[in-house]
Amino acid sequence: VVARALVNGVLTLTLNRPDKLNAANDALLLELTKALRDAERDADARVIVITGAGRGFCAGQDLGDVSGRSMGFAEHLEHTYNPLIRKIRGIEKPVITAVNGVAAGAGASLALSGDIRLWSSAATFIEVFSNIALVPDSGSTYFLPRLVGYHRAFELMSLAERVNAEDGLRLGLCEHVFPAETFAADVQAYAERLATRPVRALGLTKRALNKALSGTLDDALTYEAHLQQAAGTHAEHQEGLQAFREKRAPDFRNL
Ligand code: LHQ
Repeated sequence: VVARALVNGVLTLTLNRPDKLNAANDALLLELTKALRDAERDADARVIVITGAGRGFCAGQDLGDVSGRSMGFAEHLEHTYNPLIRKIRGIEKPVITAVNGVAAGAGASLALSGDIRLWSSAATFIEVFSNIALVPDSGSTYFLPRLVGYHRAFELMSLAERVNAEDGLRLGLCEHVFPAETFAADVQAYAERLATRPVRALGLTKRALNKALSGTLDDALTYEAHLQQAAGTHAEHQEGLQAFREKRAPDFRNL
């Protein structure tokens, strides 16, 4: 239910239940988390793209699948959704969520969880949870107010209105919108450009940003210094310095 393709340093993981708008069942969530764990150890996977097959990105929990229900809601979340979101934010490689179509419920949380969010002009976003009288989960209560503020987040969650790509870009729910017709190619080109960057240093940058979001300036300064020690003693930094001196583009691959 998750297809993998590795092209020019870009590992694309495609949710593949198109007839249900890639609604998530346990198999899909566990497989996606496992694919990210594998990617962590795969030096050829420099940038990871998560996208959906067909006209949906992810419609959230598959409401026809009750396999998780025997566990209770909290346990189900801790077993499936939470490890996925933690892995996306924790993996020390850039993760792009490429939102090709509707992102609803936990699918909307997934869309927000990427380090870079690229939307198709056909993408839509719904904090749909309140339609079935549930609380936003899988990180939506963390991500959304940081992007749009408390009040807009509460309104989006309360009314469950569908946000289109134009409004998503205006609200800061994504970094770029690409035309639906060329979306896959535009995402691949963007991801390949990112894959030429020093992805190990970017992984440490990701760690620093995620920690800083929940800490003080003082903590951030200390953590930056600690991570800079790791970045500054790595071959990527040597290559960057040498390329600067030689007035050429750096080549960070295979370091
Ligand atoms: C679906 C789904 C779906 C199954 C569309 N399931 N089939 C975590 C842990 C524990 C418990 C509960 O929740 C969570 C987290 C959550 O994610 S809760 C939120 C769950 N998701 C939803 O409530 C979304 C339900 N879907 C919708 O509101 C709409 O389908 C959206 C807005 C996503 C798309 O609307 P349309 O573009 O109009 O498409 P559609 O409604 O016609 O859907 C197409 C097909 O996909 C349809 O099947 P059919 O056989 O009639 O073609 C839908 O039944 C199926 N589908 N979402 N979540």
